[in-house]
Amino acid sequence: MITRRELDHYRDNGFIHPQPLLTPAEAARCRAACEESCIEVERKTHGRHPNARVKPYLLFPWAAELVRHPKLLDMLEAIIGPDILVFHTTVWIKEAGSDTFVPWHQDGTYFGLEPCEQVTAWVALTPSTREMGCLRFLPGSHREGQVQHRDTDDEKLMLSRGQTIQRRVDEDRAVPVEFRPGEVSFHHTLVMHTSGPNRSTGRRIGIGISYIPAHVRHALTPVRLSASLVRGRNRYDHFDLEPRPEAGEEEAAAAAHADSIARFWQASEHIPEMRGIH
Ligand SMILES: O=C(O)CCC(=O)C(=O)O
Repeated sequence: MITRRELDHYRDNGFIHPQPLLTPAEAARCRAACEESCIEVERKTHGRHPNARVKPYLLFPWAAELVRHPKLLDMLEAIIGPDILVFHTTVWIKEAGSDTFVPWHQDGTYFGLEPCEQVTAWVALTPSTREMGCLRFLPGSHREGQVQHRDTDDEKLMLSRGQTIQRRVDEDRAVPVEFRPGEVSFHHTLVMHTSGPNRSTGRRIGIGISYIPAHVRHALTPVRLSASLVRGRNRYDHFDLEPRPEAGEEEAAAAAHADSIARFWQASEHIPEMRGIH
């Protein structure tokens, strides 16, 4: 369980260090399922498959189970309370020796959520060391509020719009966070973070699951977004609720996934005004 000390650390620094979640055997099973669904399917269909690395919990039972993991939700409940929705999820794969990296950013920049209470749970399915390009956080930066980002078109950047924080970030203050497979960390929607290229000989995989308490709403565009209720009650009706994928119902799952990510991209494209917020 998350201790009082860790909650204080989250309040002051904007993140909680990795906690044990999956056993090594569970992490290995989850990794195999993730590689099969998010890498092999893309390879076999020559990229024609819808982007399975975004919101995979709408497509694949293994991911639907992971985002509802009771131990993960218990830890999260200590941070955001009992009514919990999954708002978004990204599978972050850095191949061995790849140059791609994640620039300094705040997760909430193009989500348009209010209040700023979204939390990202980052679940490691492989080791994530400094050499592999682990997460690095700027402690306390969530207290600065939303800072200005700019879009860039560097192909090595792993964010959808290459969005990166405009001002200089003090790299010396960054805290690298290394993971063993099966561990989970938590970070605040406004904490500044980055991760470097994978210089190792092994693939690095982590899943960033964005959770929100049910009272949070998407306030910046008229697009009605969808989300999945994973614990408690949806008293506020701020989102259309997404279905859980069932074995044998792949077509229905693919349709729900396509609908959800189309709305998500539509909304994020309509958020240029976020760039003006400081
Ligand atoms: O996996 C990474 O290296 C970056 C992940 C990230 O930026 C996030 O989950 O918010």
